[in-house]
Amino acid sequence: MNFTDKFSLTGKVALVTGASYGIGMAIAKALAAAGAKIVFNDLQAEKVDAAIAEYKAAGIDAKGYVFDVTDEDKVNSSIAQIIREVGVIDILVNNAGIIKRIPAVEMTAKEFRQVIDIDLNGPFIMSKAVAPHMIKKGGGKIINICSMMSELGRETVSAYASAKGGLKMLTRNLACEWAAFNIQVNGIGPGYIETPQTAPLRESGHPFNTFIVGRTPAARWGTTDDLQGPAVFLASEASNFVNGHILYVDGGILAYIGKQP
Ligand code: NAP
Ligand code: GCO
Repeated sequence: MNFTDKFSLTGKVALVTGASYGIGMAIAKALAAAGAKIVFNDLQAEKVDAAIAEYKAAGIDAKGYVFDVTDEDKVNSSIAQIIREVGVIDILVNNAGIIKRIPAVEMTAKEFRQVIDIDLNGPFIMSKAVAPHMIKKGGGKIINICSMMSELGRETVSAYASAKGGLKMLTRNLACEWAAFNIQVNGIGPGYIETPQTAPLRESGHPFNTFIVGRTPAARWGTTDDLQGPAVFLASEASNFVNGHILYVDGGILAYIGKQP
């Protein structure tokens, strides 16, 4: 057996939530390149259909499903359908997520709850639906997409930071509960990545753009490609003794106190 076989996902079924574009699609493409069969979901049929075509153009026969990760009944019925149509899920990437950038004093409780529901309850609902099948099969991999805001705060993202901080601890807790069943639960904490979600921060002349490049030792925004290798590592048997770890892919942000003015 070659050493690199440890990173092979041949014969595995990977479900990536919210993967009709952005980080989710990039991770799905990487898992496919490593041999996995790709399943993904999104909220809107049009986006699922468009993504299926994009995956196909990349030589990937991805199966797409329309469901909301916060809708437990729909999640359970969709997982059952995926098992019937594709197979038991070996790798779950909880990627689907939203952000609302609103000052805390202006944010309604309903807005706060919506972010928590999608970014924290969603991964719990998805993991709870998939884990029993992984246990029966003898193991699996769960990767939760965390954030810099799993560790740091900043103005206007109180709900998002609360959700992503909670997702870090959910990752650690599920890792403890399910390690005995050979399920490794870990997280990826992307830095600031060029996707539609951060597009408002990257508008030309936006002060945040200059700020975050200065705050990143690698002196650039991350790209979704930067997340592909770490995702394959955590999805493969190369990480079988990695449990409850958040792998930060941030160009050094969390290691950096900041440049002296
Ligand atoms: P994005 O461009 O906004 O894409 C988010 C995806 O999640 C979309 O496909 C969206 O579908 C889907 N989604 C949202 N709510 C959903 C729900 N309730 N059920 C199912 N799907 C849902 O985000 P991104 O930048 O690719 O980020 C992906 C993940 O990485 C998120 O968890 C985000 O918090 C995290 N992250 C992003 C960055 C960054 O800098 N971009 C950094 C750290 C962490 P629709 O388009 O139909 O709404
Ligand atoms: C923001 C950004 C960040 C990124 C990411 C950083 O408004 O601060 O959207 O939250 O999305 O989570 O890791």
